[in-house]
Amino acid sequence: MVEKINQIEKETLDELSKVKSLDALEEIRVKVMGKKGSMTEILKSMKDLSVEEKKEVGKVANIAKTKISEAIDAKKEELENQGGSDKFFDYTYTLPEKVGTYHPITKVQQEIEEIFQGMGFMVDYGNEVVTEFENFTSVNVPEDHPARDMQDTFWLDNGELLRTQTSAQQVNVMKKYGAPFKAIVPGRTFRNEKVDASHENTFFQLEGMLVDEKVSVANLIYFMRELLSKVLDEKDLEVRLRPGFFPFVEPGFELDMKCKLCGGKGCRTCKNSGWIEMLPCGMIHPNVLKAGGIDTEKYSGFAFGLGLTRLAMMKYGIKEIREMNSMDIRKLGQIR
Ligand code: FA5
Repeated sequence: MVEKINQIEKETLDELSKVKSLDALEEIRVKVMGKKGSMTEILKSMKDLSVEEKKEVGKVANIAKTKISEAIDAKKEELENQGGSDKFFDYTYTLPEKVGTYHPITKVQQEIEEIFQGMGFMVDYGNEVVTEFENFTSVNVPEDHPARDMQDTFWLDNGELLRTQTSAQQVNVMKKYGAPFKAIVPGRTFRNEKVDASHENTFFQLEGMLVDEKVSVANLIYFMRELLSKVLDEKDLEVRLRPGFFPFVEPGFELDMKCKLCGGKGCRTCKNSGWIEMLPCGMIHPNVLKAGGIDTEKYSGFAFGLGLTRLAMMKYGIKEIREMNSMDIRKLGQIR
């Protein structure tokens, strides 16, 4: 019997040293010390022993019981201090009540990417930090143009700048793909500007370019209308084309659309004009095509620079451009 007790003690202490959870610890306690536990059974069977034997076995049994109890208590404390590995897993996982959604600008950007990819355009993102050459010189912006001014541009200490327009990627794209090509460049742009209902100093643009043989203004207008009516889901979208000057296009245009926020009546967002400037565009200036290594005798092309932030505002009826950058998910989450 003594031998049996020593064996139970040894095995139990061994098992206890390996235990990793409070549940497993309790199992061992019940198995050994519980009502029907191995040690309890041994002690019960002592009633059949002689007085002498009871004395001897009782001593060994008491020592073993104490050792096991102490080992169980010590292990319990250790596991509880660790948080108990069972406790660690004892969480009820539930799905969040509110499901996240894409930011309205991201949604519009993805939608336009799909529309243009469907028409065979490449999607290129370019960099947000660019050189003065990329942002201005390569796209025919004269040295003394006011856009290069400190007031409009966020210059970096190393002479580079935060791109003020996605047009900064025009020449890179021409060099990358070579003529003929079709590409769009969506991305963030930055301007050191006074903020109001429709102007922010960080906003999104989407540049588009198509270079091929015999490209005309008619092609340009077709793509612009196609883009706006698909994104805004309106067949008879009212647009107007005005002459516009941009050094990198000739001729250049401003394509305005009827303000969807006020239905053309005039509001703060459209500065009471009823129209919102949405899509400056034009035929790519030969100087820019040449900078991109394109044969201007053979190829011509159009380019446009869509105000993505403003388009998202029109699509989702957002009156204040600041709401787009506010990170207020209560407001942004309501936009469907
Ligand atoms: C440009 O940036 C030209 N690069 C666009 C272009 C590309 C013309 C290719 C011709 C050919 P503009 O400065 O007008 O143009 O800006 C283009 C659009 O960006 C505007 O119509 C407007 O929708 C949006 N935008 C300009 N400034 C801001 C601003 N501060 N906040 C929000 N959107 C702006």
